[in-house]
Amino acid sequence: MHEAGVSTSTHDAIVVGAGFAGLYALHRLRNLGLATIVLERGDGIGGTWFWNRYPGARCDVESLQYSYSFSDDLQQEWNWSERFASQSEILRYINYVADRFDLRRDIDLNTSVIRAHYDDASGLWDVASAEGHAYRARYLVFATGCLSVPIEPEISGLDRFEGRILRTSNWPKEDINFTGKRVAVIGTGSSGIQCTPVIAEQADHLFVLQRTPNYSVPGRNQPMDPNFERDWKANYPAHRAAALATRSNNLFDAGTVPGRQVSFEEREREFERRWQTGGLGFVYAYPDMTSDPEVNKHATDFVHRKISEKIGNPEIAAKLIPTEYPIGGRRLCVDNGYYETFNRDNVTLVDLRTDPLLGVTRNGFRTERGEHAIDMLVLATGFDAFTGALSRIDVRGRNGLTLNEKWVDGPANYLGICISGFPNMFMITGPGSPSVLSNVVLAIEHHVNWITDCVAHARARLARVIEAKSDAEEEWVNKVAALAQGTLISKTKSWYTGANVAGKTNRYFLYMGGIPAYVRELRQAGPDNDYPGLTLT
Ligand code: N01
Repeated sequence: MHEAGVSTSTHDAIVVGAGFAGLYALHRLRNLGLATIVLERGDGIGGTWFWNRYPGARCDVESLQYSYSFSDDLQQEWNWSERFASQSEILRYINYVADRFDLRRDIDLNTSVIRAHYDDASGLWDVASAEGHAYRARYLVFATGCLSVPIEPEISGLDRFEGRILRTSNWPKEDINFTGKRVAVIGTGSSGIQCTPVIAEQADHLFVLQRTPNYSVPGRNQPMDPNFERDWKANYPAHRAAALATRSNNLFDAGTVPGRQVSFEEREREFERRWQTGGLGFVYAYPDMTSDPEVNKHATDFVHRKISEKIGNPEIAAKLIPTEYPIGGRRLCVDNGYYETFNRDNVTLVDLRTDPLLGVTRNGFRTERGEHAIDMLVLATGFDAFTGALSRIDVRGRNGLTLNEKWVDGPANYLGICISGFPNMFMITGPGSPSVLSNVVLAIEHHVNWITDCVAHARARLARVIEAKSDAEEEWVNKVAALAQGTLISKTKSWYTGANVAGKTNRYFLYMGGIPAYVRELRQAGPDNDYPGLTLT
């Protein structure tokens, strides 16, 4: 694959992506003694938190949990200023980590990987960037993220719009001033729900174009309480261990008594308590929240009522209430004043189900009921999740097999980490792992630890090639599919199931057995059993 005149830099390992995953992979691989290079398409590090810098962007997992656990010194010395950290604070944290562990010297920014070909003869990977650079290494680690490839929505006339188009997934670095502007936001997932209240405060007028309403609970973000932070830090290992015992590796104050076993009134009190506390803990009130129809219906009705109470106009409330699916089918959103925004005089909800979008014009947008002039258009239209990044790179394994050919019927792999036919190649939080159903920073650590242990084990055995066995892969694919059967998530259209991308529906992208079971799987698949699902040669 080498092109004449292009010099190749050689390394032991190449990591693609410099977000949470790529940075920790670099740290661990380097500590193994491997000369490692990270290739990052952005002009800065941070991945998701580098690109998604839209107004209102913040994490909806609590700061003290959404952070690396691998270094206790790091855990102790970093101070979070809010219960839920803003995008800018998380990006500062990531940059601090990069300096703290001297990572920058092995990161090539502005480097978009477009090709990765395995050479059967040498057992090495040849990697090329769009900028014309070539790299070679034995190990290739994709740290390319689950939500890193935005979807360009199919809306006619977008290219004719003469105002400014902004994308939440690739927000400009400079401050955007909405004062005096007429703005439209398309998309009401987490990104749209977070930016809407902030833009509404500045804009002359804001149109929110909603196709499918989502469930959102109040975030009740607040400044970090120093006593809470001190206590948490004093017991960090215990908190991390307790989180690891939960399905999502997150301490959401998960209830253990099934909702079916308690009275309606008691459930009502518990929902109210969690609603007042704020955050994603609402869906963890009862272990059967999404599996028992009665409990699920109660929670769904409860949120419907809450939305109605918040909105002054019953017609607008009815449009904001999701009716096509119950709570828990899609990713729950966490907001800071989203519903209240629709009580403002300068905000119009455009329900695209009853008033379809016909297209964007030179100066605005047109629905069946009429045309509205706007100066700015914000696209918060989601991502080609899980497989989007890898499917856009020309990845070829043994005998030139492309990854897209291999994955034509779905992303077959082993543990969400390795792929049969693609030796010495690893994914961090790949499809078929718990990834976004868990605290992603910790899910990343699990994968990086497993991968680096595996590489160390292979090197100690003088094995040069690590490859998933095809029968182990098949067993894993079947397990992931079986765990998903009958779940609310698998029955609901969303990016979780690929339903937001044409031709991608109803694939099983997520391991739904919960973190404790997944961690057991990783252990059983590891050194104690001599990596039974891998061939080491
Ligand atoms: O994307 P989404 P997102 N015309 O796919 C609409 C994480 N995240 O970026 O539902 C009109 O959820 C689409 O409508 P529909 C989090 O895991 C976390 O908001 O397909 N509308 C939908 O409303 C989250 O779940 C945080 O009918 C169109 C929206 O665009 C995930 O990222 C913050 C359209 C896309 O919503 C993705 O969230 C932000 C069209 N042609 C994100 N095409 C936090 O931690 C699409 N839509 C807080």
